[in-house]
Amino acid sequence: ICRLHGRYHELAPNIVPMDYTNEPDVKLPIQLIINMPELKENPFKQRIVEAFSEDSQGNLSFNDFVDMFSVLSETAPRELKAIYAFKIYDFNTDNYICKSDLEKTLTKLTREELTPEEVTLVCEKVIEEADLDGDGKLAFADFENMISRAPDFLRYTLVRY
Ligand SMILES: [Ca+2]
Ligand SMILES: [Ca+2]
Repeated sequence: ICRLHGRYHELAPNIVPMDYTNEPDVKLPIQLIINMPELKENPFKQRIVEAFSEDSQGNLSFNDFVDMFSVLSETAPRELKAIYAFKIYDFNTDNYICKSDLEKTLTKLTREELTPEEVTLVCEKVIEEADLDGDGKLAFADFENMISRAPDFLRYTLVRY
């Protein structure tokens, strides 16, 4: 925690006081966070920071910051990673992963190596296989089903680059 606070402070020495306990409401803007070496190369960096931001604007309090690093760590429980991966992939934040969410996800995951037609095809197939209740979109239970079949969806997102 202490080491993390040092990093948090370094990102914005003029905003974050050394003695954090005096000003627990300090928040850092998303732009500073996504340029950290751990996130810079991550195609989901913007979504990751948003998922951990309590004000959902992408600003991170020190607590949000600590949460983010603990989920990014290799030792984080798989279930916890799954919960955040779901949030990250739910681009329009309606608590479902629909086809367009999944298309955006896959385009980022493959770093735009697939054509849009291929992406659409893969997404249709993934939803068809994972959608347990057949409503055409993935709720969290469907999503867990999906990542048990395709663990790469978890593997390449919540990692430090
Ligand atoms: Ca959605
Ligand atoms: Ca469903």
